[in-house]
Amino acid sequence: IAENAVECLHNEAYDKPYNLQNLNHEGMIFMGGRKTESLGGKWRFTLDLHDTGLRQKWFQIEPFDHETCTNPYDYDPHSGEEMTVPSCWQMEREKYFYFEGSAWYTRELDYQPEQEGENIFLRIGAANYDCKIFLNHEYVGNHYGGSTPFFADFTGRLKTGRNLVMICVNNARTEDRIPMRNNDWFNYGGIHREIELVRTPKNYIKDLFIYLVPNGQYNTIHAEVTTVGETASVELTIEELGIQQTLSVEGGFASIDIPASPELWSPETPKLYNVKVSANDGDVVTDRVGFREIRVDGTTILLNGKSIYLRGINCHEDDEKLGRITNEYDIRRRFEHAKELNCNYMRLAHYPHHELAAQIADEVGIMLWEEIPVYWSIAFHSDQTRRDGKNQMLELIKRGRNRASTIIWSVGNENADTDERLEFMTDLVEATRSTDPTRLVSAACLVNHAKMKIEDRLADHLDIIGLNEYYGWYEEDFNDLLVLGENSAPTKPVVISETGAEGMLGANAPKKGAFSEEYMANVYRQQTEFLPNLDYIKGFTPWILYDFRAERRQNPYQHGYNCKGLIGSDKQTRKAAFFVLRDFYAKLAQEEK
Ligand code: GCB
Repeated sequence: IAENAVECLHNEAYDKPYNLQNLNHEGMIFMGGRKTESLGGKWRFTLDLHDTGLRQKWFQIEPFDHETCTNPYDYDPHSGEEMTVPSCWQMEREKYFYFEGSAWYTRELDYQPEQEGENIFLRIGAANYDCKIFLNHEYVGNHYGGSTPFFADFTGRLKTGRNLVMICVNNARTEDRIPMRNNDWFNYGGIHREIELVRTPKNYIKDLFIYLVPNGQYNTIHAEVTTVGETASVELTIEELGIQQTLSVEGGFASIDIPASPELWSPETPKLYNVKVSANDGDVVTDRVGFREIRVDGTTILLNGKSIYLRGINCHEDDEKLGRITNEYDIRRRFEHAKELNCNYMRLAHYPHHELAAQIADEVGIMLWEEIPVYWSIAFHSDQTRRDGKNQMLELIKRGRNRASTIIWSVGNENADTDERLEFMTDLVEATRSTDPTRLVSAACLVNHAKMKIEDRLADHLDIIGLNEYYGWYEEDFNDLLVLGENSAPTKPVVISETGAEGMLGANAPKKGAFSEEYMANVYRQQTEFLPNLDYIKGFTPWILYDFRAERRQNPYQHGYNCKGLIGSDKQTRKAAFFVLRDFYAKLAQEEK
């Protein structure tokens, strides 16, 4: 203890040993229908503004002996305030509303082995941002990134009976994180997605990647299976297609091309097939998978060989009462609102949303753009940031690359066109493509205002150019958009990844001018009248479906909300612009028929 106390006072590098980033995409396990044991519920909780916990090594504390009081630590992990997991701490207690820093979660865990030689992992769906895990007084590892899942291997570390789990989560905004200090959504903190135990047999299936080979023929399904241990073969079954194939596993890997002509997935026909993979020595995983091909040809986007226009809307993961916590009801409502707008597409901004979103999109037939928060001016020069970005992208891809609805991975949003950014992005695009050859890569680029044209060196590396433009709002002169349209002649499809204006609801809302519903609707009228004239524009995703919480929005109307939603933050009240967009998309959908 004396030693700890000294360290606590003097050691400025106290957190170094805990920043291993060893919980990353390499440790991910394909969940495919596996049974899990939830660790959700009440955990003991404390804030830790000074990171005293890491300095004093709170995770080493044995239960307090109140008789002798031999443990002069500043926290008692065995008693104290409770916190619901998953949750965003801001939403649980008002006093934590603006808290940014470290907090500790502690609970007991009773473990009984179920089968000889089993592996046991802790899976966290997401925790914002740095999450350090301790088991039975020892450090296990940490994960960076607030929106992707990670696994900690508890195999061989758990005792039969009682165990102690402690988790330290830090949501500070720093220069080298992704996103960095400055952005436009609320910095919710905590373990905000499911936390659960996953058991596998000794030998297990680690990954399954299955897709329609994008060769324009729609006649081959490709599957890749990764295993851990001594599995010799796996059997792949898609009953409805009459597929039952045995693959022999070598060096933990098996792959196969299977002739097949599945009914193709599309928003109109969101057909999914049950896929099952069984290992010769017992492990089984399943998935529900759609087969489709997405590609571009010149400025055209082709879904299953047919030219499409992306009728979209942006969406954050945000809720007035729950923050970033979402659930099936919330996600289905989101897609229902999109369908009411006649959308066939949604951009999940600006970070990986809950994995249920893509599963439900598969089922209801909404195409998705998914992204990681490489947003504005992150530390493009930093190796650590680069590693973090690539890892977040690979985690997102590995989590969801069997989802037919996801057609685009986006690598960035509104980053200035510097050499450092170009290098960072080239690397990221390359990693994205090599991990998943079945989707398009995009990024939300900016207009070159000096030249008044669409110009960004990153565009050379993308399949689709996303363009955020706010003519009629931040850029007041709408005629500039006409000039921009004429000056640009991109050779790739352009999707308007953002445009919009704020419009207030309620009795105190302005009746005309900026921030009125009418002004907002007018921006939508102008945008939707102009855009069909540019034939390289192949999609439109205004900003945004619902009003959302954002600390930086503090004018007298906003009260901490970005109010560019077509629907208010109550997720019910439609604004005038909602109907403008709905009618525009109805017309486009009609023309497409
Ligand atoms: C943008 C950003 C988005 C903001 C939006 C706005 O360009 O990409 O995150 O919320 O503008 O409302 O200003």
